Amino acid sequence: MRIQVVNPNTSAAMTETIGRAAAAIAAPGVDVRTTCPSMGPASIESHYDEALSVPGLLAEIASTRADGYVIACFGDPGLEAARELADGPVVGIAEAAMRTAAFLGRGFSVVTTLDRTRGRAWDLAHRYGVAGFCRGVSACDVPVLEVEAAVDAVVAACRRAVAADDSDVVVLGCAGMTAQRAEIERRVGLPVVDGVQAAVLQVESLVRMGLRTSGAGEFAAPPTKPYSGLLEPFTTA
Ligand code: 2AL
Repeated sequence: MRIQVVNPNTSAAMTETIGRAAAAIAAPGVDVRTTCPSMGPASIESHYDEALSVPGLLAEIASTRADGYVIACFGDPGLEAARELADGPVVGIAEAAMRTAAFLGRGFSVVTTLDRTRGRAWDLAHRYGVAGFCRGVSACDVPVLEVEAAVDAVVAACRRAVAADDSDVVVLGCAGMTAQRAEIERRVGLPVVDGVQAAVLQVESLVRMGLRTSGAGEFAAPPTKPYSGLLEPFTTA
């Protein structure tokens, strides 16, 4: 089985961190490949970043043959479009983390990077039908590309969040936090869910069960049409 993990930002260091976490959690024999697009934002922490990350992400997915795909950014950019495009199942890390957290307690707190990303996390909790489990979304106020080295700030934000939200599970709101999951869990003293791990194992289980995105309706391959200008290479054949 081959799983393609796409970090939709263009940071090579963050892609390496994500790749290590993804390979470490997958079952033996599962071939996990982690890449990032050659075009797009260095990190994704605004709606503008997110919108402009999607073409590069879709190009990565279109050019890679795999049994299943992970979108490794907590905004789950381009998730529905990727499902229309890919042959195998596609799972976003926010989706996988929030659904996993719902198994583990009465209510979870999401701890994200910058304050401005909180709204997107709430939107996704509603979209995935888990807003009833989401007790709060807070920020550690550290930019995406600095968060891996800022574990103390993330732990402090998690402690504040669980106290304020009265939650019993934490969801890490950035792929850049993946390497610190175990340490954060030990220091916070509650289950801490990392979406990279959750999404890799979710895709692995979907592939193992022989399940894929339904091609019957909304998620069928997109209709063929020309694309122009910079987007000409995205013309659907
Ligand atoms: C993220 C993430 O996971 N990757 C990225 O570039 N931005 N998430 C976030 N909350 O800022």
